[in-house]
Amino acid sequence: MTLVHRSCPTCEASCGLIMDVDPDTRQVLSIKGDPDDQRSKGYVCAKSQAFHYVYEDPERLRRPVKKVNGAWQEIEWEQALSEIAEKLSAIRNNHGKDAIAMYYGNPNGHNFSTMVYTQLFTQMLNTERFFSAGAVDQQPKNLSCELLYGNAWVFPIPDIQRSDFFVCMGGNPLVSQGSLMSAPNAEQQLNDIRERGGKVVVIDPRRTETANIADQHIFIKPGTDAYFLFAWANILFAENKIKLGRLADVVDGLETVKALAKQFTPENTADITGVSATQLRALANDFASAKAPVVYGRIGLCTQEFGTIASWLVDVINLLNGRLDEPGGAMFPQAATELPPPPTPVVNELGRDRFKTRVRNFPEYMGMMPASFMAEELAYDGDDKARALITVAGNPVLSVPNGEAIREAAEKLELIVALDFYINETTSLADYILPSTSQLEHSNYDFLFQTTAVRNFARYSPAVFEPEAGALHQYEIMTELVARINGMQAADLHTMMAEGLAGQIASSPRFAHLTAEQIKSACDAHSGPDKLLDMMLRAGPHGDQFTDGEGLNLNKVKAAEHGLDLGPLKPRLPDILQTKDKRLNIAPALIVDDVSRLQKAAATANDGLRLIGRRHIRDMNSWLHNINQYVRGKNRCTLLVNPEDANRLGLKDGGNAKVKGAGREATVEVSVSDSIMPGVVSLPHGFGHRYKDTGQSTAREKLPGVSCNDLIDWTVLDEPSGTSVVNGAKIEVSAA
Ligand SMILES: Nc1nc2c(c(=O)[nH]1)N[C@H]1C(S)=C(S)[C@@H](COP(=O)(O)OP(=O)(O)OC[C@H]3O[C@@H](n4cnc5c(=O)[nH]c(N)nc54)[C@H](O)[C@@H]3O)O[C@H]1N2
Ligand SMILES: Nc1nc2c(c(=O)[nH]1)N[C@H]1C(S)=C(S)[C@@H](COP(=O)(O)OP(=O)(O)OC[C@H]3O[C@@H](n4cnc5c(=O)[nH]c(N)nc54)[C@H](O)[C@@H]3O)O[C@H]1N2
Ligand code: SF4
Ligand SMILES: [Mo]
Repeated sequence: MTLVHRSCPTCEASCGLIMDVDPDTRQVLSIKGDPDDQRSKGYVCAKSQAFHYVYEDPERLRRPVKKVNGAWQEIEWEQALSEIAEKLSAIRNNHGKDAIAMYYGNPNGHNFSTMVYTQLFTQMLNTERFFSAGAVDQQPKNLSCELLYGNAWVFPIPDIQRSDFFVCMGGNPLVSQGSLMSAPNAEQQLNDIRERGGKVVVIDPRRTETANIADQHIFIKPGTDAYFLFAWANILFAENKIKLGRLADVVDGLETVKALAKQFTPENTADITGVSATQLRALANDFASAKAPVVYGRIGLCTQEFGTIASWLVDVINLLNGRLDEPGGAMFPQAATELPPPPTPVVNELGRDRFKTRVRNFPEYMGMMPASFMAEELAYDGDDKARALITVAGNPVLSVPNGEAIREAAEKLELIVALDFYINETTSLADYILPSTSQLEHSNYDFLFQTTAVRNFARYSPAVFEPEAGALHQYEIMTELVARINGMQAADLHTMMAEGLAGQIASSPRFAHLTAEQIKSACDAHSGPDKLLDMMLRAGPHGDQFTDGEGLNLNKVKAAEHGLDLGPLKPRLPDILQTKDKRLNIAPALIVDDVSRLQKAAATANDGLRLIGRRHIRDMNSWLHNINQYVRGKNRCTLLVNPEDANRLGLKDGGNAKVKGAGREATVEVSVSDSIMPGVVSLPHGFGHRYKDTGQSTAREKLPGVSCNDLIDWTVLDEPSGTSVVNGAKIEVSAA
């Protein structure tokens, strides 16, 4: 028996685990929370076992498979990689780069080496037909941060450990365990606020698990947060309560925001939002008089019709209250791997509208087309149509609106290659599936979540087992494909990656005394992604600066088996601004222009029933449903309906309802509850395991459910960011 300390790779919280394993028999004997983990202190949720169950799942793919006459055959890596490279090259050479479409899924964000090699992979493909789970997730926040701070990946995170008034909008951290707010044991963290004498307020169309432990819950009609937040800003301006504090010197655009907010009063928005003027005024006042308040918005605010405006307004409200970049407010984490300043300051040019979708002429954002348009872009039959699709750890057929049509369109493509270890509703259509090592077989570093954590930290996770003979890591699969398509050797690309990073570090004035070669060879003790990580850590804000003296290097981070605490979040503005003029313009034109769309929509904000989603502690989007332990028990893919609506529509608890939207319909079990507000129904996503060709028999048989994404109007988007509107979609419900 061997004890291994590592973090859980399944959600953002990244809790510390102690695993008891037998490396000889490759068996996991137990997984427990690590009481000494400096972040999670022993806490784990039911999904802490997930990566073990996935590892043992007999239906997880271990070797590449190829579809031959409709049946899957295991083949050797060499055959798989060379055949795929040859076919992709032919398509690209004959039809251009955009003939190969790509979809990039969520689990990639939980894997350090995949993340650092993604750039290599996407640059090689360089396709305009690039789709990702980000466009059903955080892209409105990316856009508002890019416009405000000049960097789409710099997020203000609620400093809940020092806050005394936490307003949670469109997030349910008790279940999701926090997102863009990595904080293990969200329940404890929120209870701590209350124990310190503070207050937790939840604003959500459903009285969620988080609302149940909060001091106050306010129902809000889906998709109307932008009106609500504008009216909040209106109060601050009208009552002269603006406090910009030390940011006053760098902020522009205050008058524009004031003029915009003027049109939205607590009174004229009350019917739209369902929140009375009295309630909003009381909240605005309580917030303004608290010592360390913060407002936080997450996926419910992003994946709605006015996601960019709502996400932007969250930061605006914090800023107007003097809470942006202040302890206990919304602060910017600093990653231990943050690269040193470049030779000339980075100036951001907004990465948007550099090309358009083929069918609707819709602007790209972040080099990507809206995920909701994936089906019609794949089905498009013009000269430069898509001919191949590569999916990387994703399941768009269930995760993206119009998923059923993605299947229909994908069936007509010449080639589909999936980098995944399950035959899911999307990868079942592939010609080849290339499974990477499982999470137990590769090391990891919590790379993305250092930038979303409520306290700075560094954490390395060793591989628990050696990979099975011949197995490849995801980054190796990506590199092999890039190499073969370009007639190169994978080893040369790995060297290029290391040299490129060393060169980037050496170009920083901070390392003017070192050459790229010196930097690279200083990290020679490590290889592959570990070498890159060592370079970043050593060059980073806590690094030893390649001196072998004080400060971090990879070995020190590896030795800290309970994780390293790097202290509370620190004020970082204006230093981190990457806007052209190094100023913080709170009234970016793109957002200001979108306000007229918001005004127009006011008249129809309340018509008809609206659909929202919900998450359950034992789900992780669509991909843990083949695990018996996570799907047994009663059906949880039910339609939550308020008793008022149930009466009106003749629906009974436990009975069935017919749900119609986007030209499709489905029958679902009804769950009548006053936890959902009248006029709103809720259906979780990630279900709809109804296609017979998947290799996930437990999901198919035990909890197939229905896919809400088949029923969501995929033509409606948050226009500035191109993000899907999966919350607040119009829906028809009747008795079945
Ligand atoms: N209606 C509605 N739709 C939503 C949402 C919603 O709230 N409502 N939420 C959206 C959000 S936030 C997200 S992030 C997306 C998720 O959307 P996706 O990322 O498309 O979907 P997942 O279900 O996460 O699928 C992940 C896939 O990755 C594979 N996988 C997992 N780990 C690994 C690994 O280590 N290696 C390899 N090779 N494969 C791996 C799994 O087998 C699975 O097939 O869904 C979005 N869709
Ligand atoms: N157990 C579990 N944990 C997960 C996941 C999972 O699938 N299962 N997925 C992970 C991923 S990929 C992500 S991105 C995060 C997401 O993390 P969260 O954002 O915390 O996710 P949700 O639980 O979907 O919370 C969204 C909330 O928004 C509310 N809402 C919907 N529409 C509106 C609206 O218009 N206005 C307001 N104010 N609220 C609204 C919903 O009722 C819901 O309570 O969770 C992560 N953690
Ligand atoms: S909360 Fe997230 S990171 Fe923690 S044990 Fe559960 S799934 Fe793993
Ligand atoms: Mo997500």
